[in-house]
Amino acid sequence: MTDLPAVKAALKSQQIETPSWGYGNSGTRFKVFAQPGVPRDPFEKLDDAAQVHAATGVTPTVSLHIPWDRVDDYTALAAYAKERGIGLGAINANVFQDDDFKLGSVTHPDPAVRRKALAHLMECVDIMDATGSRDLKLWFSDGTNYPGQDDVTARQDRLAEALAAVYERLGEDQRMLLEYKLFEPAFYTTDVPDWGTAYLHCLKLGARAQVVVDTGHHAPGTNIEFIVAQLLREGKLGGFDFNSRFYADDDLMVGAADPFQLFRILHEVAQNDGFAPETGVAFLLDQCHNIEAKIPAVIRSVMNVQEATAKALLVDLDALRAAQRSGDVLEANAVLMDAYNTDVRPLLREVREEMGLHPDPLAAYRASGWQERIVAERVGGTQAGWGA
Ligand code: PSV
Ligand code: MN
Repeated sequence: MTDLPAVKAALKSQQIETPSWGYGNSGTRFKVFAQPGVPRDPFEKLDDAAQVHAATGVTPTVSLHIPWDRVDDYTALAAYAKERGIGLGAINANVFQDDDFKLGSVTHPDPAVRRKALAHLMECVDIMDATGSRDLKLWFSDGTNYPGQDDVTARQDRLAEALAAVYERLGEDQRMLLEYKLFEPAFYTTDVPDWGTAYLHCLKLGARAQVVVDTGHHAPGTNIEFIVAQLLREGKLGGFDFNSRFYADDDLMVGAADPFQLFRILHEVAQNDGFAPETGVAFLLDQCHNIEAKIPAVIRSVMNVQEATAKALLVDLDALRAAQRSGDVLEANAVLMDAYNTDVRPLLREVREEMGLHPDPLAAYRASGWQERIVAERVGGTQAGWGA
């Protein structure tokens, strides 16, 4: 039997971090379609994130991306967030958009470029000190396009050296989250292409280096939930970058392309105690809203994670274990599918009402008048966007 009060308590305490870049304009390499009312600076991104938290009650922090969210005074930015009832979350480094990084950043063959990349990573830790952020999220676009272009082993050595220097610089309560991605922008070798490579580096570094699973970063058909179970078992799952994909790293709304996969992933989280705050698994969104309205898209994404979480928490683990022990394959599968096929929307409405929220976050946002206000007020200036 599932313990409904415990499920409700877990849903109430779940925290999902939204990405500052999800509020800005974004697109593909073909076109960025601008939308009216989009923030023009990091402060306005926080204003939007506060609206998402007001509507959902479970998104108290925002990830920043540096230099996209560079400001003169990060303490002031943190105070601004606090005044709006939210906080600053993970700091994402960006060593992929400077001309010098054409052949790599921390793995570049030229030591001067490597020094420049490392200096940026250190700057990100300085920012964490000012914002009080716990997590430094590292993703490297480093890799090669052609066989023979560089020595892949030497590149691993250079990567290890940079990671060790950053790890050394971290404070006691700070963590390094290392993200892997199969390919793109590098098309032949990528220096951190998979969870195994990320795991090996984190293992050498120590307990505060952990792996991030971005759900869009695998080969088609990869069993992501197996990776999640394995990392949890080893105490090395630092968190998720949630999004969904049909083909490659599509960065669509989480749960939109394959809600069943999201459920399977969160089932592994649930049965391995990954929702317990002390496990330290960070639930982050890493998405871009290219054609859909941005704030409602973030809200919808949060709701999708909540729905998959509720279903995962509803799995009757006693019944599942009993079926597994007796070798009843069909029954074990049925127990899982019963939870997946449960309509959890009434439960979530109840949970929200008990939290003092509107049962429908999207309706709450629509009723707030915020969208009309930002469209009217945010006129002039340069809109924020991916890469700017
Ligand atoms: C790379 O594709 C990535 O997933 C990393 O997390 C980056 O920081 C982010 O996307 C940029 O949107
Ligand atoms: Mn990511």
